[in-house]
Amino acid sequence: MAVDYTTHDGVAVITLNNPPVNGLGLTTRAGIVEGLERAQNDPAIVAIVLTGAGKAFSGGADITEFNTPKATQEPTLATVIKAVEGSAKPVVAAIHSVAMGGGLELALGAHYRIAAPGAQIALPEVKLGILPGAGGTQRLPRAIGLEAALNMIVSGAPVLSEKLASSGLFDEVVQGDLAEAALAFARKVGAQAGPHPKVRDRKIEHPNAEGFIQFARNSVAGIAKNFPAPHKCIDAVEAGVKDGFDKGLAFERECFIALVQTPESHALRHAFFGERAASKIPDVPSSTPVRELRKIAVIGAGTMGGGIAMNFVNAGLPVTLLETKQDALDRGIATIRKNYEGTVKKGKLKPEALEQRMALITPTLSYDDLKDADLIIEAVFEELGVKEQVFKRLDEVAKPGAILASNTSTLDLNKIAAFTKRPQDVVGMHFFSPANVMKLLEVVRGKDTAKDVLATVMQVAKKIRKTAVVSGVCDGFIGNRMIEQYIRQALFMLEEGALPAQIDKAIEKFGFAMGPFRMSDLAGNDIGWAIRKRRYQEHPDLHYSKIADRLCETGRFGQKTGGGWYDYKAGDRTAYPSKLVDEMIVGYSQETATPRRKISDAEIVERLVYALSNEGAKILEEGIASKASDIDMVYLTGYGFPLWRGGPMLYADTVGLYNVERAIGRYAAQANGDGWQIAKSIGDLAAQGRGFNS
Ligand code: 3H9
Repeated sequence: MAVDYTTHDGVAVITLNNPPVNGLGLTTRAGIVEGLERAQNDPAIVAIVLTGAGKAFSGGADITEFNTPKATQEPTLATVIKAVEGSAKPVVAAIHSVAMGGGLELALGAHYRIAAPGAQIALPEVKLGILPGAGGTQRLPRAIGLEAALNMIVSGAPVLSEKLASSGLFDEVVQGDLAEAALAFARKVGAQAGPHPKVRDRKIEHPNAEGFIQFARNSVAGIAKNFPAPHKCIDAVEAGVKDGFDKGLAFERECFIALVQTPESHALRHAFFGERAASKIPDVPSSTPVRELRKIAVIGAGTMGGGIAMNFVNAGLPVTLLETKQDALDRGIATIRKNYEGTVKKGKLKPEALEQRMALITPTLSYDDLKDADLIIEAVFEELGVKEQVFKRLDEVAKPGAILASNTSTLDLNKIAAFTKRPQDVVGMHFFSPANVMKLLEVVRGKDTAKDVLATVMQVAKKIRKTAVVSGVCDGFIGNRMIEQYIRQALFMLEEGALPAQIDKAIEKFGFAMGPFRMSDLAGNDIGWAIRKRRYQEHPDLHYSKIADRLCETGRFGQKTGGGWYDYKAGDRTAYPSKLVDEMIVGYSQETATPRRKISDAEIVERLVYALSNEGAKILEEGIASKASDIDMVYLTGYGFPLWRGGPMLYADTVGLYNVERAIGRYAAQANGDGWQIAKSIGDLAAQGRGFNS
């Protein structure tokens, strides 16, 4: 049963009981209407309490029903809310925890609302690329005022119930037992003569509504560039202010129907579910026991090690930070302090919290100090020999059951695990730089990694607020393996007629935070050079453009050397197109007898993005990633792929795999076409009319 119905001395209690978050799916909606009717027809009932079981009043409409017939099947949420509002007997919404989206809209349809402190109240629809579609844009401004409501609607951010205590949303915020208080409140209002108050009848008072709406429009201009929802939220609120409740409601409905179909909303919902799906590992059930992590250790106090340590400290976990030399250790600690000082300056951290965090870090030069650690993460130089020394030493000092993690971004985790006598305790934790900021964490599962080790790492990842995605062992894991193909195509296109600025501009217009050449200049072109040198030995048959090697031979490693694909001026990170480099590129085309042609921006985008999708498909075929949405999460959270396009796999699905297959076929027939080996699954899925995610 999605809804429970009980009676208590003249009060009917309708309890949403649809775990995990009482989503308002069809059966729940029908259950509410049924409960209301039962209460109307029972002469012994004087009032109704509407509440939720478990961890939420309601998390809103059931998002999984969107774009399915169930979403529009009666009773729709609008019908349910109408039935609540039209009830002759007063309805009291009792909110003990989360009331979000449709859940809050449902509560706004009640005649009265009471809440426990600490309840999270939100209209987060905008984060899913839609707007509140069951009266939220009309009733919330009438309940809490135009300004507060618009802020909540366009940000989607939750507000704690106690902060809304005097806002007009709640009749009471109850300190004690909410269920008891709700019954008492219901009996009190049940004894009063109707009609009972409706939020829809309230007026929106504001001295300058038009001005504030314009202000709101200007404030969302930045985020609204690629998302239609924020402006629509404002339009719908404005319609209610200007034309009244009923017209506003009709307009809101129209906008909801349009927005729920947009690719942007589809992408945002994909990311919502993708984030949650990433934490589920097919053969590691959620009941898998986890190891207790009370003490963390990080080896290496460089930029990466320091950033990693900060994540744990921020979550309140003590960290022992190990370096081999005192000056490196001092530098590492000083950098961490400087980072926190920056946060204090921005007003985002209290000075006393800075000291508390620093106090959680124990610097050391001795491996003996790691013997109590439950999780040890190495972030030392990316060279197998160096890792070997570290893991052999760890095997000697770490306590039994300690998790030994490597932050390697390319090396074979199975080889690293084999340096110890406990490969089951070894796992990869690949953080992205800056590690204290970037959301992505690739969790690398070795062939012997124990399931409880994986479950523990996934759990701690949540605690340190990372999006953790599991990757099998392969060169570059998910993210870097794919980016290599993307960069390979970018280099081929230089040879065939494009210049760095054109390629960067085209892909940045598509929505990437930074094009491949600006990115390489930032990261250091020598990193890719080292990888390519290794490739030339491992795969001498593999065709690479040597143009980037030429650049590196001149010492142009990027921003750090004052020049790379672009020129840089001291103290200025702006990338200025370089005449010298552009000439070098043209010269290289002549040398390799590659005719230069005009490459369209569309071709640039297709070749770069399909290089990602194609390698992603191979990663899925090999079981390195367990689902397409995991790959998308890697790209959305770690590589600046535009959120509104949902990641390289969803993007390919949106274009259609048939079209992707044909485009790759065309590129494979051009110059440098041997850079394409199409993944078998693309054709297979296309033939079945399917996508990576469907
Ligand atoms: C809406 O209401 C539209 C209306 O305006 C108009 C309609 C006409 N639907 O996050 P968690 C699942 S739009 C379906 O890990 P937490 C979630 O996928 C909706 N499923 O828990 C996960 O499943 P699984 C507006 C949902 O405790 C499980 O619940 N509402 C929904 O950390 C646990 O989720 C929102 O946007 C849903 N609405 O956080 C609220 N919500 O276990 C979105 C959750 O299989 N939800 N699930 O992976 C949230 O923000 C958080 O889930 C919440 C709980 C704060 C509720």
